[in-house]
Amino acid sequence: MAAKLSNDALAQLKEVFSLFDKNGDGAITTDELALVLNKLNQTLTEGEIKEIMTLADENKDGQLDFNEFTALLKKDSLAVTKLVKEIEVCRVFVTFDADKNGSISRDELREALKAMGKPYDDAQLDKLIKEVDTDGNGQIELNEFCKLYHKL
Ligand SMILES: [Ca+2]
Ligand SMILES: [Ca+2]
Ligand SMILES: [Ca+2]
Repeated sequence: MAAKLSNDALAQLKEVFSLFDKNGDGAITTDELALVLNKLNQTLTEGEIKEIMTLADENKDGQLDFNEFTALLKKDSLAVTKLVKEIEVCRVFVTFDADKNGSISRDELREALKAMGKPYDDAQLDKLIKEVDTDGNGQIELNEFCKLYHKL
């Protein structure tokens, strides 16, 4: 039996699951998994992604539902360990994205950093956003966030 997650942890994991579940049908396909992992500049190979799907897909329907997803995170495999690291990045991303619109605004970033005990002033915030905002839209999307994450 998987250890029981706290309600907060479970809610965050549900948000991470939604991040992967692009079409919102309640299950993650191999393509959806690979799509998000590619945004994260991760190091998982195609073989490892397949391995993860095989390990996780208990009812063999080719996709992961939420229960399979949470059970997966407890499995012992190098590929899963790598995935868990990426999921931690996603978890922090969804925590920062207070209004859950899929990107982190300047205000959301300021508040999240403050909550982490890192109060950034305007100049510091501008500098930080400039460094990671590759598409220059003033918002931090998931693919940009992974750079930011490694600076925190
Ligand atoms: Ca399944
Ligand atoms: Ca947002
Ligand atoms: Ca951006």
